[in-house]
Amino acid sequence: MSRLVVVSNRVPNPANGRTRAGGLAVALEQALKQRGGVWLGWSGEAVAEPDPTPTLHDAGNVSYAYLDLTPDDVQEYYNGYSNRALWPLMHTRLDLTEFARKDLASYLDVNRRFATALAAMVRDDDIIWVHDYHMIPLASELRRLGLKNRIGYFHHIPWPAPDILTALPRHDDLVRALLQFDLVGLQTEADADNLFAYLTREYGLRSNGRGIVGWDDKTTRIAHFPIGIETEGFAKRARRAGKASFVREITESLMGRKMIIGVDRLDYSKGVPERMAAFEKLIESDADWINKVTYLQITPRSRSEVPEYADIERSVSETAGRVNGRFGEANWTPIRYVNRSYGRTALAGLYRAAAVGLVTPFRDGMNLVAKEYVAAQDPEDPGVLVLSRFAGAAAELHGAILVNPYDGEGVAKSIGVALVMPLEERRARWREMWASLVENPVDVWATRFLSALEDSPPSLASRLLGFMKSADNRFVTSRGREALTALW
Ligand code: GDG
Repeated sequence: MSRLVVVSNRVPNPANGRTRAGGLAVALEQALKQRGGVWLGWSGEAVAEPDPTPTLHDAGNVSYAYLDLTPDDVQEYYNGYSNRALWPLMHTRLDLTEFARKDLASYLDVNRRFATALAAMVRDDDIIWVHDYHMIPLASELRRLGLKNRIGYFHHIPWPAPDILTALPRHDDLVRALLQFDLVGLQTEADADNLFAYLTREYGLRSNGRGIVGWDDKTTRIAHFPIGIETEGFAKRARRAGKASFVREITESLMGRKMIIGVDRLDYSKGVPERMAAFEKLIESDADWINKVTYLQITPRSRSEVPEYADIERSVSETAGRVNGRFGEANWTPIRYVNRSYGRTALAGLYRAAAVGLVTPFRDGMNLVAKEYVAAQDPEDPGVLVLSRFAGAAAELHGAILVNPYDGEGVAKSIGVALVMPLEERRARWREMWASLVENPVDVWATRFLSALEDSPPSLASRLLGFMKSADNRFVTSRGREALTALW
């Protein structure tokens, strides 16, 4: 088995233990331990003159490698291009997309420095797995340095429709860099379709029917690999958490009222103020719910240095304040809004205690909270998931009540339906969702991605396999198509 090299913007610190680590970090660490390898990323530190050689922390057969950035990099590569251009664009928020050439230059520069540091650590037969939009140019930088390794990329966030992507200046360079990976993984079939549609529209490239496109000398496979959670482990955690005094205290404080839960990083893509407004509509339109239901919204701050995130924080607090001021009573706070983060066990226990899981992003690559909420339920008396049709998870969780987050009245009605849903229907819906979570837990997701990467045609395969190109590089010949079909 080849060694595995993982690259992501941030790297967990093994010294911090497992208590707060999410399923993704645990699954990647498991894959790293099986194969041995390296996990490289930003240390989280900003210093005036970063050392180009990463700081290493060895844990058994895995090396964690940390690179520092400069304060300008943090501003331009991270807060700027990654989180003010790519993040809003990929979430179809052109109104919030701020493109600056200086930010793009820094984005490319950081990727180049990561590539240089990585090239010094990589062995010829290592496979490299790059995560998320901060690192799209990494493969092309590694190829420039002569690396022929298999390199895969997983895109955790949505891939937008071609019309949206083409609004990004230099979108063509970004996509051509993406095609330097051997495997590009997306969350859903719809995301993969968006990328194929872009390639066809902009370059006349078509897949060979098995998701492979060829460009110059290079082939890339594009496929969807919906990410999962540590299903059984999370369910066990939730069962245990029921006994924890923290969770008991909260459930006792509800005084018999039903609880609705929302858990989201504070991010405009998650639709938190609009969700609170939908809850307001529910209690406004049906007075029977007054003093009968409490909505707990857990929303740890994120990316606080990006101005749009300060705006969303203000908007969430104002909405919660308005609803509580309008409907609250001395003995009832309709919305309990907390800005802090809780341990995973506490979270699992709170999910289990909630009659409704409310997950209403405007766009979301997958949304793991939706999956965690389902996994945490008591199978005998499960709660109901109300889920945005625009979350990647909606393609798998057919037992959820799907809602359109742009339709506040519709969301309010669906919350009402969820709160009174009969036990038999709740159980049936839950069983269907549980089955899909058991089928695709996060470790299976990682294994599927890595075996697809290992099986992908070797770099520079397109020429060997008979891919031809027209003068403008624009199509794959039938000869190439046949050769690749035979290979797959
Ligand atoms: C990106 C994509 C995709 C939240 N609050 C606390 C806490 N969390 C944990 C949740 C969950 C994770 O954070 C959030 O994951 P999501 O999937 O919901 O959203 P993003 O952070 O936007 O993640 C997304 C994901 O990548 C994976 O590919 O699904 O679409 O946007 O696990 O539980 N964890 C703890 N305390 C909290 O207060 N411990």
